[in-house]
Amino acid sequence: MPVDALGDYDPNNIFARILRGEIPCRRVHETDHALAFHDINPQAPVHVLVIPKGPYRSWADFSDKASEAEIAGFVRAVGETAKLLGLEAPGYRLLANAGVNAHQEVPHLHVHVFGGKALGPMLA
Ligand code: D5M
Repeated sequence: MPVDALGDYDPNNIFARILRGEIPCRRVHETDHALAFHDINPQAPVHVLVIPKGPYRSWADFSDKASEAEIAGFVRAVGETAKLLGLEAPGYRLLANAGVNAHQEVPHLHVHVFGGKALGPMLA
């Protein structure tokens, strides 16, 4: 079910539980500010999620509350993840769903990294 990106951060959302080590993940990359792991329901040959370690629901929430170091660290981790996955040369796609209209399912900010095949034109 899609979630509202507004309201209080839910500390028991699935990505918060992954960050606390309560649920396993297939980790790709980890830094002080971010964690990258394989999506449990891949939509492409490579489908990885990158999340900030702080409690942010959405880009707006992140922009309002995160420190410059957290923002820089998260953005840097996205690029590092693509590189670690070997996607830099063949190319890849980033996608971030926010709120009900975008069908965001997990209320913890995340960026999807898709690759491993020609992805075709972007969908609306
Ligand atoms: O996408 C949320 C994504 O999170 C969706 O592609 C499935 C993925 N997901 C859900 N639970 C897990 C676990 N436990 N491990 C890895 N990936 C998971 P959204 O942008 O919110 O629609």
